[in-house]
Amino acid sequence: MDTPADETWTPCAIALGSNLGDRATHLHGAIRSLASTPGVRALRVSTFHETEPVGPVEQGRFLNAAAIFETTLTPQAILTRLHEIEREHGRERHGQPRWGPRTLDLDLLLYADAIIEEPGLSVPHPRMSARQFVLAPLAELASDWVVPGTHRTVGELLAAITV
Ligand code: PH2
Ligand code: MG
Ligand code: MG
Repeated sequence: MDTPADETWTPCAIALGSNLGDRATHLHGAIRSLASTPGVRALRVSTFHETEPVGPVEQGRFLNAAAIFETTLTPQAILTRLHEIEREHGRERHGQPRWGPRTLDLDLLLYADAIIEEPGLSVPHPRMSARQFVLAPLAELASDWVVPGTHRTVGELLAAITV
């Protein structure tokens, strides 16, 4: 098959989380949907981590995971696709508490070494550097990835919060 010469495949990382319903089924379904998205290739997925809920809302334990892939999509197009997959898995955004329980949460963490600040889209994900439930799965796949703006790798950031 011909590939256009100017086609650029950008490395990208996302976080996956679920604490409502059949959590593993939601994560597996999200991974299948992502893998079949045009413009997404070389998808790799971490193990699933059972984690205590972090934040002000009392809620059930999460299953968290991370995935990395290469993409020809823009960060905005990735975000739109992640929201679409969340909706396919019963995620209700309106009228729900900000940090509350969810069937599926897909967060764009990293897009190569890009730093993006737009309404609705912040890359790197603004809270990823302090979240063990994000860094531990991601470190299985990409512990050497330097998180833009921090001068630290994923592995170094994880070590800094698990001492
Ligand atoms: N997501 C939240 C709030 N708290 N805690 C864990 N353990 N895992 C999550 O994915 C998570 C959370 C809001 O996005
Ligand atoms: Mg989240
Ligand atoms: Mg989210």
